[in-house]
Amino acid sequence: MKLLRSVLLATGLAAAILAPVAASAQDIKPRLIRFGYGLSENSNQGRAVKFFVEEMSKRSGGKLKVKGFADASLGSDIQMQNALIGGAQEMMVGSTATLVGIVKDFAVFDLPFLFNNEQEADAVFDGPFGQKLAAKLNEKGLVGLVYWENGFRNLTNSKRPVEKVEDLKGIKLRVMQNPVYIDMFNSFGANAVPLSFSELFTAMETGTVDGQENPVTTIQSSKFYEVQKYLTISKHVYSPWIVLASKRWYDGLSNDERTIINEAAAASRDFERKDSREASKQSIAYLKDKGMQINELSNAELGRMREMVKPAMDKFAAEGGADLLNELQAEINKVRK
Ligand code: TK8
Repeated sequence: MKLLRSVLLATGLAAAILAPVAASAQDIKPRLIRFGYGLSENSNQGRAVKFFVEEMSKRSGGKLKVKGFADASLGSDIQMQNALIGGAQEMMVGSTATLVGIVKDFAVFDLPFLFNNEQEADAVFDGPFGQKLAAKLNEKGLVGLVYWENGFRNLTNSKRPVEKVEDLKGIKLRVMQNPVYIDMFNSFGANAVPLSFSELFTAMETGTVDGQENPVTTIQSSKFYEVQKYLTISKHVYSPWIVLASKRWYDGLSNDERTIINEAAAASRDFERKDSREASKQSIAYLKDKGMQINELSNAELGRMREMVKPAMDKFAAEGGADLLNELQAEINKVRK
């Protein structure tokens, strides 16, 4: 038997043969898990949810059935967070920026121009700093499983090309429901309008707002090019998504079930980041083809924006965020070295 086992292991057959046995010996109940998200099925978010659905099914022998609900059909980010806390919904993925009403510390990630690239972001989110913040959700009734990439955010609007920050003057710009974003865009001279993502397309279509800011992948998958002419590559914030579970629900699961969820979530993170990064490389050409006029902000202009936004950074520090911001900057510096 020992020999047979090692032969099987060596040939890689072991996994295939032993996995179903293992699954049935584990403590797993048939469950339906509602997983809500804001973007379309046909987005990086939607593809990663689909991947997670399949992973969960594979790893549980088909018992843990996840159903994805796209397009905020279970509610906006904030509505879903509350449904998770109350136990009315099991899982979701959404922006960390909309969590600040629950755990204020997440606002540190909304400060502009922190990360230079995705690798710095991965190291910080997956490292002790990102994990410490996610753990703070526990006492609020949420479990933060993994961070996915939303991406570097860029500006779009329907009024004019934004080549210098003054071009933002008077533009009604939708931002996420988050004080740092409101302060940031007001400092740039825009009129920041906080709105949920689910209301955004209509708000642009009807002229309630003139513009918004999101990664190019979202501008593509949510078809913002249909209602926005100008795209400005500004990369002002690197924005993560976080996969959340209802703590009330999660605590009622068996250890085996929780292990499967944690491992499937980790696999989905790796899939999602790779997929999003590949997709974002195609987005600019796609958006150009759809008729968007695209420009990149110069380094000089980005430098000016950093200066203009300083009061908003100072306000964050003065309101109790100073230590947290220092800690985050120290973590980023470690990666940079
Ligand atoms: C989707 C949102 C979106 C975010 C936003 O539900 O609201 O602009 O970037 O990805 O979480």
